[in-house]
Amino acid sequence: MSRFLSAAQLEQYKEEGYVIVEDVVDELTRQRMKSALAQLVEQSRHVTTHDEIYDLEPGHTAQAPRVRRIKKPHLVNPVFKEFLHTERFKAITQDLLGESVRLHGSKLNLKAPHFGSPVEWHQDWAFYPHTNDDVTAAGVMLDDTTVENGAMYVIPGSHRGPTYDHHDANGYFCGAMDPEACGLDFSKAVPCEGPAGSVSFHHGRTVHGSAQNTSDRARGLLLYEMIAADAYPILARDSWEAFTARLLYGQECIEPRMADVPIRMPLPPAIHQGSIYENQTSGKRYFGFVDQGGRRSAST
Ligand SMILES: O=C(O)CCC(=O)C(=O)O
Repeated sequence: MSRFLSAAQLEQYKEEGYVIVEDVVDELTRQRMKSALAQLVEQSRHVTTHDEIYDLEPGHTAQAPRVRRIKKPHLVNPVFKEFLHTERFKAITQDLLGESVRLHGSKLNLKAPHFGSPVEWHQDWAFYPHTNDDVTAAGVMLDDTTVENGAMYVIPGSHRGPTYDHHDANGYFCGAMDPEACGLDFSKAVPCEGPAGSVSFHHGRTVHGSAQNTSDRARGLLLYEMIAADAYPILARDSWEAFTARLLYGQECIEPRMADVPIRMPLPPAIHQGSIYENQTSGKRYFGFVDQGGRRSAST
């Protein structure tokens, strides 16, 4: 029985691989998140290179700090961890993944006005295949989010298709699909827009990506990657203690549920290690930077 989502919302997630839910974050929590973020960006003035917390935009300086990602925000400020246990968010996540859920990771992607690195088309599943694909990513919209300020796009129904090749021309994983070779029709892409406080949920196999922010409004997208507790990683990355410490809701499970899911290994590993922005530098581009006249500097 559903805890929060309507039958139509559940159906949309099942058929199209995403759903957008408004009013998930209360205003006080959103303001706390925004001020935690502002503080972190302020502190980034002292940072000159990517580190455990910051992924920096090219051109970041102490005078003009440009952060493109806060890594693992749930470990950086308590507000980002507490939110995972708010009633509405938990209910929606359990509607999609079942009673027992593990946090895979979190990240807060920023797109500053007229800036913000694009994220090339990809499937999260290509980065972390599991024994079953009850895998979702929740995107908390910290700001009103529209196409103009860099909304994330999804390709509806793509979660029911193959796992696409995310390797570069030299055969190394690059976390980006080749937009020409994959054969997908990107004109079918739908932007995940919504008022601040909305949350998009996209299936782990749903193809998605996002362009640069061409507006004068910032865009903050707080992403939580979550996985049914009975889905085991094909590539284990941490100790049993660290793995079980990530259980968010419900019970631990040592009997993996196996499903007939398409898997490609993210191996050999990316040449450009680090975040997705680094990984993708060896792949082909679809979303390029747009100059002031609105022309793309790179495209398919
Ligand atoms: O920030 C975005 O718009 C998309 C982010 C994304 O897909 C990712 O970080 O994996």
